This record gives sequence, structure tokens and C-alpha cells, in this order.
Amino acid sequence: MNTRKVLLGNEAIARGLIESGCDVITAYPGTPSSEILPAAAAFADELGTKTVVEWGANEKVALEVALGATFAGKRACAVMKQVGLNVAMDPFMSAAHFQLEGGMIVIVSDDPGCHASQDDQDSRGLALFAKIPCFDPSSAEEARAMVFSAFELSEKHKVMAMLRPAVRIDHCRQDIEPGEVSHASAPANFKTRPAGHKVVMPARILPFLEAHNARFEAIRQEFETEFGQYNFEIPSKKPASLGVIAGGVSFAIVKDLVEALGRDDVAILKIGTPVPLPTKRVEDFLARHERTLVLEETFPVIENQVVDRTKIMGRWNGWVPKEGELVPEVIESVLLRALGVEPEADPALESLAAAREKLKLAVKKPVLCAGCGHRPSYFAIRKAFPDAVIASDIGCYSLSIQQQAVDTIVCMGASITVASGLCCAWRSEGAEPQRPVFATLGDSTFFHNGMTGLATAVYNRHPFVLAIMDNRITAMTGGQDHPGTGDKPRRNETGTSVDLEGAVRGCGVKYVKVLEAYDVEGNLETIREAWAYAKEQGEPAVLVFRHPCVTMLKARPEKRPVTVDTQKCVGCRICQDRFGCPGLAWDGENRKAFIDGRFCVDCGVCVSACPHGAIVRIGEVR
Ligand SMILES: Cc1ncc(C[n+]2csc(CCOP(=O)(O)OP(=O)(O)O)c2C)c(N)n1
Repeated sequence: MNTRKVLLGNEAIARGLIESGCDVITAYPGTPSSEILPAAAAFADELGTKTVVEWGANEKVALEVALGATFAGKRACAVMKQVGLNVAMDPFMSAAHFQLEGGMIVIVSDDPGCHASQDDQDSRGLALFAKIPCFDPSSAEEARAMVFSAFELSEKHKVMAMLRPAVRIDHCRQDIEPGEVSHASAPANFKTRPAGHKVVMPARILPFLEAHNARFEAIRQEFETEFGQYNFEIPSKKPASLGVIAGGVSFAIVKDLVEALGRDDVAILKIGTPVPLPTKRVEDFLARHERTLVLEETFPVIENQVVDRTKIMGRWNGWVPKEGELVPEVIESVLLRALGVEPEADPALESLAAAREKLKLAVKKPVLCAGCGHRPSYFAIRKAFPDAVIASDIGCYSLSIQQQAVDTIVCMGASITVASGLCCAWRSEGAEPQRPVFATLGDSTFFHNGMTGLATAVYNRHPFVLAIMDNRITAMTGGQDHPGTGDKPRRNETGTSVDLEGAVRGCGVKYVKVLEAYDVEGNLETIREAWAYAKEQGEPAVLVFRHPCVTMLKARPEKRPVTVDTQKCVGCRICQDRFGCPGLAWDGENRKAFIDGRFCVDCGVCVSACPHGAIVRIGEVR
């Protein structure tokens, strides 16, 4: 019987984690890595392992929990997206220097092309910075195999290893032969070692550094030999006129292209372990080719580890674009130019562009779902204070930028601290804020990195209103649980839900009120009251706008169907520009709004969006 399964790249990685006997898997969600932890929980349930699978409140927490497990000799793994590694950077650097007892992998998913991220940073560069080995898969199957190798290498050298899949590997699908669990760690045992073994202290660091550098060089050798299976050459059939060195999905793309173009004169060196670079193999390849194109995403990590780059055509001399994803079209054009062929315009792409032009297709802006509780929350804040500065954060609610209700976004948790900074700006002139200051963030983001900022704001007496948009889930990344929900990824396991309002009060906030997010009119007074309190008392006030995420509702919500009274609609577009629900469409010919039944979910909230009373309920609440 054929037992192969088609798995998502992230599922293949998860399968590798369970099969390789990883004992503790922790993560904080973030595209493109989010599916790894839930898939690991599902495989652990299916195979009946005792694997601990847990979400951390943020990536620093996740990495430290995994590290703690390795201190007791267990195999552990922490999973995150690339910007999550910035949050975990502090323990990441410490962990890199330890002589670990158990195997440890950190899986960091990169997002070249910024499909769902604020930047396209290359985590391989941070592996190089920390001097830890990095595996860069070019397929889902290889990513799964690399999990085993990363644990073996980690245990051999007592070093943390990185697996760095990029988005196209995380989200590709490939058929894979699943295996059984093939490794068991020794029973948990914290060995009290002579001081310094698991303690980073300045006095102990120098010998750590020496040992760390030595093992990095030893691993470089092993990437040429024992662990060298991920680095191999596909020789050209004819004498090569061009060499290509490629890593990650760029290898898979260029390999297919060279075959499809029938170029027998191109040799390819695949690099699956870019850090530390197996320099002998690379230099040997460079010596045998007059010119070599280097394809990697997104930072020149391979390129920069080569001392003599004179034969390299890469980012350093402009052959490869410095930004943007290396999608097949880009690689094809770079490859052809490197071969001295001027790429021809693709007729299919040209006719697509012409069709787009002809149809005058409007660019669809990303919007909140119909019925989302974030929309009326922002609408109410803007209605109460049209001149408020609203420092926002990263989550679904950042889409309220379409409602002209988002003034700043920096990174997770920064809404609160930016609001603090605004208060400090006015305070530096001896004045109180000259405009109402609001910070807005979601429940998951509050637990991720909001609490420390809030405690700081209370301590320093910063007068702003924090609105927590509590939809009881981490929605933007696909609906993961967090400390506020209390649910856990493994079947039959329950956690404890951390009380959000209690956490807010624990940070020292005295003014905390919970609002039903849908009740726009009813909330206006409380919003005004909260700002008055913050200003008068000189301290933060907190409003929790609560409404469960509509895409994850467990109960059927009440239906409150509405229609637009065309007699009353004056065409002011406030419902379009300030409320912006997909269920509220615009009739350009008659310059009136109308309800688009294809998208409307009958939540009835838009009744509050029209200042002219043109959106009206029809029939009874169902
Ligand atoms: C450091 C970091 N980790 C993870 C992410 C991915 N991410 C984007 S928004 C978000 C949280 C969203 O949840 P919440 O704050 O509850 O808002 P919601 O989307 O549910 O409205 C996450 C985890 C990120 N952008 N940055």
C-alpha cells in the first residue's frame, strides 16, 4: 500500500520533529511558520508520543522554555518567524554559546518578498552572527530530513542549530513518506555541573568564546564531509560556460530552469548548509568556473563568506537584485543575462498586463472581515475623538488603516510605548498632550509584548488610553491560542486562561473597563470618560473592546439584517471611508451605498456608521 502523504512544508517539518523524538516544542505564531506547532501537536497525538507542545506568550519565552528543557538533556525546538527572532535575540545569543546537554533546534521561517512581514531579514545572517550552524532547505522533504541532521549535529557539538525554511518551503506541498519515531532521549536529568556550564557570567565568557569559535570551524569541516549531503554539485553535460551556486528554494527553481532551457553548459552547486559555509567546496567550484552566479535569499550570506569574490556575479556587483523575492521570473531573467542572452518579454505576462489595463481592475485593499469587532471599536474611537493620535500595533486591527484610524505601526507591542513616547514629547515642553493619545493592540499582542510597556507607562505616569481589541484569539496568523484563551494545542490538554483585565490591573492600571465592541453608540461616552480620566489623573486608562473573532465563532451569532434607505442616503461616503465593511458596497452611478448580500453577515453594526440614519434594520433580530 502506498503510504505517502502530501504534506505542507511546515507539516513535513513538524513530522520530522516528532519522528526525530523532539521532546519539547515551543513556538509563538507568525507567518510563514505558524502551522508547524499545530501540525506537531496533531502528529504527536496521532503517534501517541509524550511530546510537550506549547505556545509561548512570545518568541523569547518560547526559546527560553526550549533551552531549559535541553538543560535537563532533552531534545527541544523553538519555532518562530524571522522578526520573532529579533524578540528572542537575547536568549538566542546566550544559548548559542552554551555547551548544551540536549539537542536544540531553533526553526526560523523567513519571508523574502515580505508577504506577511514588516521586513525581509535573512535569519541565516543571524546564525552567522551567533556562529551556529544553519540548514537551508530547498524542498519540504529536505526540510524534514534536515530536522534529523540538525539534532545529530547539535548533540555532537552540544550546540544550538538553526533550520531556516523560507516562505516557499513552509507553504509548498510535497508527497512524503512518513516514518516512525526513531529516537528517544535519556530520562530528564539536570546535572549540576561545575559553575559556568549553564551560567553566562562575564568572568566565564572568554573560555566559552574560544570553544565556541573552535566548534564553529569544526562544523565548517563537517559540512564538507560527514554532514555534507545537503551540499552537492550537478555537473554540466558540456564544458560549463557558467557556474551557479544556489541555496534554498532558489536551488530548486534554477535547477528546473536549467533543465527547461536545455542548458547543458551550466553547472550548479547546491548549498544546503550556508553557515558555516563549506568554503573548500565553494572555492573549488569557483576555481573551476570562469564566472559563477550566486542565488540566495535575501542577504548575501554565501557570497559574503567567500574571500575572493572577483569571479562571483551576485548582489555585490548588481547581477542579482538587492531586494524582492527571487521568484522564477526573476531568476530566469538573471540567469539568461548571465548567459549573455537578452530575456524576451513573456507574451503570456504581457497579455495579462494588457487585460488588466483593459478591464480597469481596481486594486483590492486588504480589509477587516465583515462583522469583525475591530471595525466598530476603531470607528467609535475616531467618532469620539476625530483628532486623536492612534498608535496601533501588529494584528488584524492594523487593517483599520483603511478607516483612517491607524497613525503608527512599528512592531509587536510598540503601540503602548509609542503612545508613551508621544506623551514624553509634550512633557519635554512641560505640557500635557495637546491631542488625545490612544494606543490600540490585540489580546495576543498584549500578552506578547504589551505588559512591560504598560507597566512602564503606569510607572512614569503617561496619560493615554490603551484600547485592547480582544477577539479571544490570535486571528491574524490563523487563530492560535495564547495565555488569555487558555486552550492548548495537544488533544485532551487544557491550560489556564490568564485573566486579561487582571493582568492589566497587575500592571498597576486603576481605570479598566470592558466594552462590547459592537455597541458603537453606547461606547462613545466611556471612550470620552477614559481620556478625561487619563488626562486628569496623569496615568493610563484601559478599555477592553471585546467581541470574539467572527471567523472563529463557536456559537451562531444573532442576525440583524439591514438595508440602505436610498431616500436618506446623501452619498457622503462616511460608511465607505470610515467604516469600510465589505458588506457595504457603493453604487457609483447613483452615488449611494447599498448592502452587498454576498459579503454582509447581518451583524447590523453598520446602523451606527451612518450619521444620516440611512442604514436601517429590516425585520426582527433572528
Ligand atoms: C515579533 C512578531 N512575532 C509574530 C508576528 C506575527 N503576528 C502578526 S500579528 C500577530 C498577533 C495578532 O494577534 P492579536 O494581537 O490578538 O490581534 P488579532 O489579529 O487577533 O486581531 C502575530 C503573532 C509578528 N508580526 N511579529
